[in-house]
Amino acid sequence: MSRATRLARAEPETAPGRSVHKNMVRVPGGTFLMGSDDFYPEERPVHRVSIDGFWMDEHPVTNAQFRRFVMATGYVTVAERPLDPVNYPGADPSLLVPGSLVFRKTSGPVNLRDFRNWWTYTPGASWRRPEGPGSNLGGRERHPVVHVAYEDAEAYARWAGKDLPTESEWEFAARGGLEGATYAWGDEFAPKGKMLANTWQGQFPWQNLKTDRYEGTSPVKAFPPNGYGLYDATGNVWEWTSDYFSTRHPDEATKPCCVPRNPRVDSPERSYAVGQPGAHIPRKVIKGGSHLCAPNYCLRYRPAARQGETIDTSTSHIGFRCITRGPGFPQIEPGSRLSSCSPASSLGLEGHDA
Ligand SMILES: [Ca+2]
Ligand SMILES: [Ca+2]
Ligand SMILES: [Cu+2]
Repeated sequence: MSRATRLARAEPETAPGRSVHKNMVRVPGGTFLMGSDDFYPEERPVHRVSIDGFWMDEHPVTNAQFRRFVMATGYVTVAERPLDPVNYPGADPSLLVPGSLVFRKTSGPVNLRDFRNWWTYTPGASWRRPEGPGSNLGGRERHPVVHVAYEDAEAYARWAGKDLPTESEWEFAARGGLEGATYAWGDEFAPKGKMLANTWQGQFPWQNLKTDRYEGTSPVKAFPPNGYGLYDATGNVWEWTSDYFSTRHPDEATKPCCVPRNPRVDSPERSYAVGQPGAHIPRKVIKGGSHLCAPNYCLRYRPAARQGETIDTSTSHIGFRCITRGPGFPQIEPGSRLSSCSPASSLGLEGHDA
């Protein structure tokens, strides 16, 4: 496609007032350093990845937005459906009822190796009733929706005419244009004492000091955006991505020409948590940490942070946001010069022009 054609195509999309990009920000393409060598093994090694530009929801999908989807479609989330015992061999039958994992603060220090100390499978918990029966969304319309499993996020995205981001798209966006920074805003956690994300301060899981003012989820946009105008990328809620998990990143490309471009992990084979409960259920990558991430337990309120989550899992700290690829950004056709080893792709030059 010629440059002129690209620009002609791009113009209507970037014209003001296009509702398709309402509440979305434009994330330019480029080449970046993905991962981190300084924290957990699953974030290693740092390696270069090239990404085409896209639009991204400026904040995680809220309860109000998710409600509009459910009202329009009658959609029933995974947490609200009956469970098939075939998928949960050996499970306590009394727990095979619709429900979700709810965090419960403990009264004192507990063994941090056993997450059952603070996660409780709660019958009746769902996005509408985040703490289970008797709870509701009052006052939380602008909080991120939680208790959504992977297919719920995917169903919402399809309805909205959007997609879920791949892990590398998500991480590129969360970094906000900063190269290799620890946090979405730089290398210092709380510059001049200012809290820049909803995390956990104090001793997890029993002492929540709320230096950032929020015990659980927070309304979206309560903290400043990153360099691309994205709110709550790190902290608040973990966010589903479309990639299957693997326990480490690929190595840095040995030749600069072969930096992966828009990589996807679409095979579940390496994602299973062998030897652990739920080992037969594939895992997708969740990104960015949540309001439960604390220095003494889980330093994952960072763009590089990642975890594998079984696709049927829903909890009170996992949500998602969507992206839109396509018109407005040059998409590289398979077999075209730029899709393989060209100098332009290695420098990340395309994607900046739209
Ligand atoms: Ca907090
Ligand atoms: Ca987040
Ligand atoms: Cu965490």
